[in-house]
Amino acid sequence: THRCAKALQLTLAVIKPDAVAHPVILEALHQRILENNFIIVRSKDLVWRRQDSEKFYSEHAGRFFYQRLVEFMSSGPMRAYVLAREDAITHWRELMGPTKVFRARYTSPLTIRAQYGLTDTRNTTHGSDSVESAQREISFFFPDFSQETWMEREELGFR
Ligand code: RTP
Ligand code: MG
Repeated sequence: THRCAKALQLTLAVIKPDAVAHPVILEALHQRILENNFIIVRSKDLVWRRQDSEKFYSEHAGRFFYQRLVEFMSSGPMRAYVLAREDAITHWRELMGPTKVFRARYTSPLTIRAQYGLTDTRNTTHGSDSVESAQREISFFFPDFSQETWMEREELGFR
């Protein structure tokens, strides 16, 4: 069992096609997850159809970057993780850094997007931004994974 002073929280992290395309970057990002004391609860490699991409990013429909975002995210393999630790959502987003890579490079050069991001769209990683979106996004990527059951078992120390 994982002993933890604060309650564990789950988040969804995705390594986007630009980073998965480069094995060295993919491996560096995997190491970054482990170094930062996340528990890898689930992980899988997958490729989206265009309709998966459209659905996942439907909140951005109509934005100027929507078409290229949808196209990019269905352009090749991704790796998705369910990650757990205390404050997992905030910690993963802090590691990723700002969405826009040139802002990231200027304000937080040690973040993932600063180091590996190519453009504001091809920005290497995704992370859920709230408890509600984490729940929704984990179900989207891992429909067979019961978050409730996992959290209950974790609390009871079954793992
Ligand atoms: P995410 O949802 O991926 O965690 O990123 P975020 O909250 O930091 O950024 P958001 O504004 O929700 O945008 C979602 C994704 O759309 C792409 N994007 N491209 N100007 C652009 O070309 C642009 N702006 C956003 C990025 O891939 C971003 O992660
Ligand atoms: Mg977002």
